[in-house]
Amino acid sequence: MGFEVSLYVVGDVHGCLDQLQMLMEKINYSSSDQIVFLGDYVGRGPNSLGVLQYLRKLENAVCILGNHDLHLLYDYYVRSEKSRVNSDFLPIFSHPDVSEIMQWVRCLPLTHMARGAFFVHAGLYPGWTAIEAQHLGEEASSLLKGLKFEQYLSQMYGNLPNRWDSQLAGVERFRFVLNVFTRMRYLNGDGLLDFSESQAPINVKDKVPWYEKITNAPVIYFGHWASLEGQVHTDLLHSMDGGCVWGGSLMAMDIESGKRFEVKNA
Ligand SMILES: [Mn+2]
Repeated sequence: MGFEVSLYVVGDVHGCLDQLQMLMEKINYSSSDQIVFLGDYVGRGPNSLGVLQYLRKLENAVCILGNHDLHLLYDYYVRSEKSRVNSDFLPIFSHPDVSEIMQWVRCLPLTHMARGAFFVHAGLYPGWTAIEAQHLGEEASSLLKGLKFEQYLSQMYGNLPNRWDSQLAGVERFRFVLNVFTRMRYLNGDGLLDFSESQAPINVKDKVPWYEKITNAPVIYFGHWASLEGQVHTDLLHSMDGGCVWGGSLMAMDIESGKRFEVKNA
């Protein structure tokens, strides 16, 4: 047993290029290793452009889409009021390579599977197998890459539908899949997606974290939920968002050994 090649997973970077570079040095990443990033490369932190440029050049890296990366796509391709564009994105939009950079972001996957594990920004919907989820992610990705991508992006925002139905179609199906993979934290008492809360579960009474409803899944690595402080680790579940941009840390894990690495944002 054992893999010759190390596979690392890294949580939410949010423009923290310095911590990203320090983390890569800390894990001693080499071109024979592999690495999966769990999304949210941009927004909030000091250097969104630098993070995207760094990741585009990195060998053997899989970069999954997060909700802030979708905000970036929306602001570039759809938003008509330029005054409302997130100012963190302006250095990207004025860079000479902007169209290549944005094309790269648009083609990133929503989910990834490797070595029997499932990687996603926010979570896996209870009731979906990892294989089903992977197919739904590929379906939504193909719309983001397709000819009508601006039409889909323009209608991606919203909290409904909040219950899965395999008969969902078109933009409703697209929105639900995107919401699960990039925004989900809680389900309410009726099992519906509930986006009204981002605090840690200890402070929340009437909702259940999505991962407590998972019954039959592979090991899941996820980011997005900074208030978990990267502290949820079980045999089957690893929260990797250490809240770097909020003064926490950027976290990585070697998935074979389970060894964790972090760089504090002091
Ligand atoms: Mn996020």
